[in-house]
Amino acid sequence: MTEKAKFHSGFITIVGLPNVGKSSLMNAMIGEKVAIVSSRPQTTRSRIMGVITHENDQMVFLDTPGIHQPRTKLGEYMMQSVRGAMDGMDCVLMLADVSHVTAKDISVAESLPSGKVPKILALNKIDLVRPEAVLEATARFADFGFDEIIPVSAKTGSGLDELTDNLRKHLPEGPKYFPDDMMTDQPERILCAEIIREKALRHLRDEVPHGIGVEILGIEKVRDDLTEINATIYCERDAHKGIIIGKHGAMLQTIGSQAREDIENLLDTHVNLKLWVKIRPDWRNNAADLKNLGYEDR
Ligand SMILES: Nc1nc2c(ncn2[C@@H]2O[C@H](COP(=O)(O)OP(=O)(O)OP(=O)(O)O)[C@@H](O)[C@H]2O)c(=O)[nH]1
Ligand SMILES: [Mg+2]
Repeated sequence: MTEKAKFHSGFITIVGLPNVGKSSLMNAMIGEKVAIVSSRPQTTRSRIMGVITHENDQMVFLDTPGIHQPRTKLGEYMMQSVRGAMDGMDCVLMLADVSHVTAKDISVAESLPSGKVPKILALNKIDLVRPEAVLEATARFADFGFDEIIPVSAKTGSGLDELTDNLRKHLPEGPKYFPDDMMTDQPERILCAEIIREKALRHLRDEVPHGIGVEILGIEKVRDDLTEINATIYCERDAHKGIIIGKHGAMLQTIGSQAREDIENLLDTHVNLKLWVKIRPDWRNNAADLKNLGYEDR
């Protein structure tokens, strides 16, 4: 008779500078898109949980906003979310963009807690560089007490099996915290708002995207196969409102139809998405606005 294999589980906090690929990596690790991704820094604004359950282990990833010097109350909330996600973690997974390692990455590595939990560094975006660059980056991070340094690409999937094996090795014995089929703690309303924000980030340029917030006013099932969603896109200035709406409404149409497609896949039903654009000057510094848009401690 063989002894039943012990179950391992734990909370793995993903940290790193903005835009290094933290959300992309978490999505790739769990095989589902639970965190939005964009080419702009500071895409992720809150802690987002992504869970993957295997036969003998459960990995609970906490994706966090990119570490930066906050300039607004929203920024302060974002950095608070990073600290909160590090509280009680079982393992820290730092990410760096191997095609662009800077002194700021080194500062993040230096600031990680030493000795308490396993520390793993994933050098992401190896699809963009030659092998020598990976070796160089590995050497730059050699002195910060990482238990493992693993080259990966969230985009191609290269190195992810090795990363999974290493994380498993470092997880403590523990319970199954969440049901097998649970992938995230994000409520439907937030997932929908985030999808809309992702499309806005994708299509808007310059300073407009940073000042965008999305509020879902209602999600209503009007028929068995049709759900109506009303949402407001907030921006900070009159000029931004014009850009978001676009010529004859073209930009809002693009954002809306791409968001609708993703939301239909998520909810598995037809969706009628109605978008409004409103101006809320300086909402990123207004406590009540931040709360309305879901940026408060949960
Ligand atoms: N070539 C390449 N691009 C990648 C890879 N991983 C992520 N990206 C791209 O890098 C950009 C940033 O990805 P995100 O996952 O949003 O980065 P993040 O670290 O979560 O960023 P913040 O939420 O702003 O902190 C996006 O354009 C991704 O498509 C990778 O392995 N290879
Ligand atoms: Mg992110």
